[in-house]
Amino acid sequence: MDLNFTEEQLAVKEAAREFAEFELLPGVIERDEKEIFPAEQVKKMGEMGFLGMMVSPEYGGGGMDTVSYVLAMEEICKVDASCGVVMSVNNSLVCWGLEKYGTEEQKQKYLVPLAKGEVIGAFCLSEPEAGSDATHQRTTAEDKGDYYLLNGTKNWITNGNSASIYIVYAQTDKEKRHHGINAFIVEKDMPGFVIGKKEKKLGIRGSDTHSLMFTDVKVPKENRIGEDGFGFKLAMGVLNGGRIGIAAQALGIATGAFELALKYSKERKAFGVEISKHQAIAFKLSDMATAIEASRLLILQAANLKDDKKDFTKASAMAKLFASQTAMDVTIEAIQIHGGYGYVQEYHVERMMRDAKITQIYEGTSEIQKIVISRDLLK
Ligand code: COS
Repeated sequence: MDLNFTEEQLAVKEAAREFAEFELLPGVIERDEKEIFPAEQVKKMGEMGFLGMMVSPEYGGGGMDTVSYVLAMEEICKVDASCGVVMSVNNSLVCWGLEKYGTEEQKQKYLVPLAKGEVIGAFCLSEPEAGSDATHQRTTAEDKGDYYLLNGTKNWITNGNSASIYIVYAQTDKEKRHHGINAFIVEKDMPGFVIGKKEKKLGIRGSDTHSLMFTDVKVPKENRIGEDGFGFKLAMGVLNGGRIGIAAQALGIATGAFELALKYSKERKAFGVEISKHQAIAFKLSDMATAIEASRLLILQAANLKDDKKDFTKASAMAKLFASQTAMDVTIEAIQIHGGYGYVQEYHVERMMRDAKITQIYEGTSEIQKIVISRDLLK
């Protein structure tokens, strides 16, 4: 694995860093407090090419590699993890699957505007009774000849109201279990599709998370992605890639909190010296930096395997498992280093801790990552 970044990769990282500092930092506390979706910022991210980074230029994307994508994700999430999840879902769960498995018509009609960031997409797999147990889809898609009739409810959908294009998973043939699941491209204005309530969340409060209801929604047959019954394979495939993005989000949150804690520890004095001179604080900083570095290496390994078109299933699960735990550990310690200041809004680290928690839950909980890793080890 080459750990030397190319000039292009470094330029992407720098562009994302600058964007985060100048466009995301102002207002990040207010967006979190008032649960404001960062519409303006997401629009700019689209214009800068951050929403379709890995899509080929032929379809309106940036044609970049996964390494560039994780470098950008880290920088964005250092400052605003809510913007990061919008970016992650659009890039990995929506665009990547459409480009890899969509028809030419689907790509022209849906992928191009998604990759350009003119619209954003949502990935709709989870249901009230199917989160980790994703094969148990209750949403149904009845084959009616030239269309499918979609009925059911989806839960905890990122970009739930802000998206225009939804990739919805549904059971077409129950007898075939997960081999009967299909994935469909659903447009927001299709009759029978209703956006449900917005969730009030612990963290990533700038992103909009909704339940979705489908009642006799007629989805044209040409909106099915892949062969009949391909849906579950598609979901697992895009989630393997998505987990690299979420791991990079966790890394960004951890790095952001660490940098704030490091700076604070060199400024704040207690018992006559900067607190970084106390071993109790210096050792915390060592542990935080070591875990961050280990996360970064796992993430780059997974990204490199994906770019080299090798199997990255275990690597992405390991990266997400480790980086999300690191994000929790580091943000908690960052608050501890800040003392009372860490517990209040202005110092950012309390938000980062709240944002970190979701990285252990979505796109497969930490327990699901352990299933994926152990199955790979034992196969
Ligand atoms: N990558 C590719 N394929 C995978 C996979 C992975 N990571 N995990 C499972 N599969 C495939 C299996 O190979 C199997 O396919 P075949 O029957 O064609 O061989 C199929 O998926 C079903 O797998 P399995 O029989 O192991 O089903 P289980 O119900 O025991 O386990 C898990 C499936 C738990 C791995 C799956 O439901 C899962 O990943 N759940 C988490 C879903 C998730 O991340 N939700 C978050 C939504 S986005 S916020």
